[in-house]
Amino acid sequence: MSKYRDQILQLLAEAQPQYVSGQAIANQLNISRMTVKKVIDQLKSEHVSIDSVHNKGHRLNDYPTVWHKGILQDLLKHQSLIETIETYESVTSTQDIAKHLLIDHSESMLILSDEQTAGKGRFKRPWQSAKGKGIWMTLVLRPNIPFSMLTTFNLFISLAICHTIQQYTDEKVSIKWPNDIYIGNRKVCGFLTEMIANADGIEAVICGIGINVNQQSDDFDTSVPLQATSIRQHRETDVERYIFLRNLIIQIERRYQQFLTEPFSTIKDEYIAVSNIWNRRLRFTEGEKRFYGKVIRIDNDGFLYVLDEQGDIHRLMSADIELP
Ligand code: BTX
Repeated sequence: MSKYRDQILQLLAEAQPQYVSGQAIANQLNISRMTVKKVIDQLKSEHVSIDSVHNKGHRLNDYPTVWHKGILQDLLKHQSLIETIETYESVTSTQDIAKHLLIDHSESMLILSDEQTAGKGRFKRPWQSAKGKGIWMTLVLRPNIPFSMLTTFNLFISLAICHTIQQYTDEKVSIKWPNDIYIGNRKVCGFLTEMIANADGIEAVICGIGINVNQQSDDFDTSVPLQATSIRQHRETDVERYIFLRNLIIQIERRYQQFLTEPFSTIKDEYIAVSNIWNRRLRFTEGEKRFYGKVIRIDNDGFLYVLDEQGDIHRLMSADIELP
């Protein structure tokens, strides 16, 4: 695999929809035209749709169906949330890769894979991650904040995900506190946040996000509950994953900045407006405890207050909630 492929793809993506000549690419990268041609032929053999025309040069026609770091580097060049991008065809879990990369990297990172063979949900539950059908990603962020602030991180991030998905369907997209996004009554996304800390504070926040994007209903295997859905099932056409990802990162960057500088109270009304847990009887599981109840409020630290059917109030930081 040529070390120039990411750079060449980045130049093609930057020039899109124009052509860029082999000579111009060669000059920019200080390599021969022959090397450029070899890399482009290799990319074409991997089904990257590149048009090559004599006297005009090369043009990237469409976004590929697999992730390419070079194209993402171009698409995400205006943001400052992520310093390093790593893409993979298949991994066990992007969370595992992130933790491994953390050993030698101290910057913020985006890790993306076309497929996960052992994707993980909360409490080590399996997360099904069909090849090329979704966004299976981990963000490694480096906030300089006290531990106590992290309780509201998920609330800001969930608004970013919810609003991005809402751009792709007319059906109502909502947040199920604390970690899920729904379209109608079906789960389209789950995310989880882990943390690495030392005595001085937080070293890294490792946020894994799984979004079902282009699955048809038979793309989910039987281990996934029937209430799983994808964005594709709520619109007419497939979603272009590259553009979706760019939109998502723009939203996350904005909400992350807000998280760092403003209290949850500033977005609380907005959050409540897109939550699907109000005014209904819900089943809660918190560790070994199980009860039915209704949500009565969310406080400024993101804790949920639930009135159970025995009249007791529970203050929850995290729980599994079922929507009967
Ligand atoms: P969770 O524990 O809330 O959800 C896991 C549960 O969701 C599973 O037990 C199963 O019932 C159901 N499920 C599994 N796969 C899917 C799916 N594709 N769509 C809908 N429901 C499903 C939520 O955990 C957090 C998931 C995070 C996934 C991301 S993907 C990138 C990163 N890498 C990784 O290994 N995990 C995160």
